[in-house]
Amino acid sequence: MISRRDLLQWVGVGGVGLLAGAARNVSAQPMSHDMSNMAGMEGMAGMSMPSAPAVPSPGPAKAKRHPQGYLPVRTLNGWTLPYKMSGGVKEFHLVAEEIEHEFPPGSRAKCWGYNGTTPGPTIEVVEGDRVRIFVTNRLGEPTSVHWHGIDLPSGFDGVAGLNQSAIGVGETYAYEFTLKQHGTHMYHPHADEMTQLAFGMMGLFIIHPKAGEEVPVDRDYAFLLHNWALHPGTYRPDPSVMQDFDLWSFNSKVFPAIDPLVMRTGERMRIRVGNLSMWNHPIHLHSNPFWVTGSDAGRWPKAQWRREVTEIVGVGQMRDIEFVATEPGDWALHCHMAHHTMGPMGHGIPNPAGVDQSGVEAEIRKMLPGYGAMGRNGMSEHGGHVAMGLKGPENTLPMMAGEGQFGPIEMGGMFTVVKVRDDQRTNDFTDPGWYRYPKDKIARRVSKSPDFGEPVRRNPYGSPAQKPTSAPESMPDMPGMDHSGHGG
Ligand SMILES: [Cu+2]
Repeated sequence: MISRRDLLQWVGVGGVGLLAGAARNVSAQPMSHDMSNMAGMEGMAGMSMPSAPAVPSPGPAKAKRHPQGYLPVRTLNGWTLPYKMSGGVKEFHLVAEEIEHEFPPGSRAKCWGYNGTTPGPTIEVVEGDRVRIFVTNRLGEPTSVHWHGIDLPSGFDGVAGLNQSAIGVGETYAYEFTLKQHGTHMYHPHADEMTQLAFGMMGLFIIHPKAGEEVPVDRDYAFLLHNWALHPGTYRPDPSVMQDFDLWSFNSKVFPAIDPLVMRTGERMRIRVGNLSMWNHPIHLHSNPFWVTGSDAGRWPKAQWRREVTEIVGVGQMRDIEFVATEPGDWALHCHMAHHTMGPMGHGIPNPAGVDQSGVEAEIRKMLPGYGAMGRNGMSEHGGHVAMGLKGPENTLPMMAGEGQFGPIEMGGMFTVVKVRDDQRTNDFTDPGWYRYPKDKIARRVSKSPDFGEPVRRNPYGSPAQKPTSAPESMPDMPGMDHSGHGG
């Protein structure tokens, strides 16, 4: 299966990678953290962690590479499709089928995908490879596969009716082409697209450059952005929805079920993001600014790399971002459309902000037992309701979810965490738990009084006559405090 040529190629590229890795060997502070007791960290902010005795650095171990020399992509919450060699051709087999999918526990759906999952498995190859891809249709309607962004003969482009007959129910078609480029690509149906995409049929198609990469990366993650109209209480995504979606996902998972991206301080991480949803998504990474380094067009020449902290990944586009982590910690990675980091919610409700609903709540409860009015002082109390075990409709996630070490994270969709650790070992992708903050490097409370300090404020009540006389309801009761000067 592996030729001598492949092995030689591997030695060549691997050697370059190793040297470059050694040159960039970071001054990691070896700290042995026992993460086994991370539960129950609540309220420990600001406490100093006992410093562990120094242990030898795990060192610049070599990242595991494919015999052809490339560093394999990690498909977030996903997997890579195995292939077999047949007369010098890499043979893959995709099966389009209905699947049972879980977004996180508490929300399942009948989705459509490939080989048992949505997204389907990642196809990962090298520029110059010849591939033969069998596609078996186990759906109840015809399908086809379009290899999005890939330079190939028109007859393999996969638009049903235009380039080929649709793959009928139960049939298998073969696509065969040689890869003339490298880059981050996708595959998806081009038959009844509206339905088949809405049900989750998509996958990543990564082509590594044959000549290796001038600037090597140490970790290479990839995911696809998607949206789902899984209405409260239902089990089938609704393909007719165009804008108001219920779930927003990275690789068909929603927070908190999206895996963290882990790395060691000083490493270079690439994150490949593709978008087959119905919206453009400004993907924002906390921590260091990143470079946008590539797309379907491969890794761009260095002169084209851009420094950004948010990159819009438009519908049908791919973007590669890369950064070198200089600060250990837990860093958010999310879509910056505020509703895209939320779970299902009603959009047609009257605006409750600033409205005293106490009388209304009692009246509605008579008709709708368990009803809880909220939103007078913001939506944050929703997180508390969830923590208290307040149940919503069946098979429906709360609008916001996720517990961090300091309390509710109040997110729900396109959100995950990049975990940078000084002692994360090469090839180790396991979740290291929450970051243990040094005492002097974390925001701390200095007062519990809203009258603290003498901040400059520009007439927040419009005019002195409009100054409210009562404090907002949710202001915590603090003995000896005068709330009269503050309110919403
Ligand atoms: Cu978004």
